[in-house]
Amino acid sequence: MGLVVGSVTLVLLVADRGPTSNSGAYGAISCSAPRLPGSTVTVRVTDAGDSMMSQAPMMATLGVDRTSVPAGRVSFVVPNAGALVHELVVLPLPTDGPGTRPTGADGKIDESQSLGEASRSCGSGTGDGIAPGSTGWTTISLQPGRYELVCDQPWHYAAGMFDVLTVT
Ligand SMILES: [Cu+2]
Repeated sequence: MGLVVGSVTLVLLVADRGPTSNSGAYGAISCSAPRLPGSTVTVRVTDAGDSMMSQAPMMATLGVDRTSVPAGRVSFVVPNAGALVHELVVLPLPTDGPGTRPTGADGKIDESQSLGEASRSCGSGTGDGIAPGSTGWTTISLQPGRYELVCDQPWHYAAGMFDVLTVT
């Protein structure tokens, strides 16, 4: 009789521990941007994974949801729908047009004229890149002109990750 009671007590203790509470703790960081000031431009970045033959992604794209915004504060929201880490860097449009920047031996372009960057997972401004499934954002003030929005992860610009935004 005493043994049976003991067994029941043990079962209750195990059951009481229940499902572990850490489910999801190691999942992808997913989030959406908070309400941001000024005009908002969503810059979608995606890819088809790594190429087996080179360091460049097989296919990678960067695209804006609107091609023109009024001058002033512009908030960029950058959801990463791809399998690779991406980012957004805002630069003046080169005189030769979009996609004409030279790529260095490291697969990167010259970012010295950067006006702002979104490269943080679930956060604002500069970080280590926006992880797959995550979103980064930043708010900058832009004067009228034409700008090139690029991803400068190695070889991503050369793979086609650029688009144009006109500020009026
Ligand atoms: Cu990229």
